[in-house]
Amino acid sequence: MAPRKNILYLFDVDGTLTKPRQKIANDLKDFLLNEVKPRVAIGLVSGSDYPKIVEQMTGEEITNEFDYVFCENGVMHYRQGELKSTQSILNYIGEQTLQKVINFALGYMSKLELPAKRGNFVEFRSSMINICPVGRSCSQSERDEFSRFDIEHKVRAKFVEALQNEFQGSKLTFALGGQISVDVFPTGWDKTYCLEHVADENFSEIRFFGDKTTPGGNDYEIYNDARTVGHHVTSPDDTKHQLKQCLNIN
Ligand code: M1P
Repeated sequence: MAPRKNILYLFDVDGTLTKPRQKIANDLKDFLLNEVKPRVAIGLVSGSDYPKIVEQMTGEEITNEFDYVFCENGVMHYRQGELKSTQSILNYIGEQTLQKVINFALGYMSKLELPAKRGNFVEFRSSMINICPVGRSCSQSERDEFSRFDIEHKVRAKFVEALQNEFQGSKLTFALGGQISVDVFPTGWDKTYCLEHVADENFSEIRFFGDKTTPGGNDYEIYNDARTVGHHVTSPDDTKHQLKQCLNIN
């Protein structure tokens, strides 16, 4: 095989390489590592934190096979399992603003009537807060049920609008997370953040593959960024299909 090109392919995780919050399928994993990686550099860029990505990639060994692992939109940057850089939303916005956001979110969610409510409604991460009306400790079937309810009733879209109105001028971005949650992070700490970490590598081309590419989705900014060639995908199978086309693999 010809030497690897100085090109980087970046992949969102949920909805792009896996079904939301599920593990990557073996055939796609093998395809990425045995067919794609020998041709171009590969990286993950997810809104999720490191433990969730490791779980979805089926372990740290496989996760470390990726040239880059960008968690929490790239604000948490890992290479070969080592944390290279990080940021703190707490330091950035301060305790007072953080509590205002959490208090408003909890108050808003307390008035929602949903098919189910479980626990872990606010997950505090290094560089973002993840807010989840059904609660992150819901089961897979409760997650799917909320997702269907959300598609019909636009629960999260209305929540995002209420947060945006309440915190106008706060320099915070409120974006739809994956299937059941809303990510809150300082404006600019979206997935384009990860591009700063690879700027010195002078890749001749960076392609990004993601499913949430419309406004309000957490792939929107990087998909539309001038530094990337954006690919909208509809499922892990579609990602594989588009990769075969890009790399001329039969
Ligand atoms: O797809 C990335 C998102 O994954 C999870 O979303 P959800 O639980 O809503 O499906 C969260 O980790 C979220 O922060 C992240 O952006």
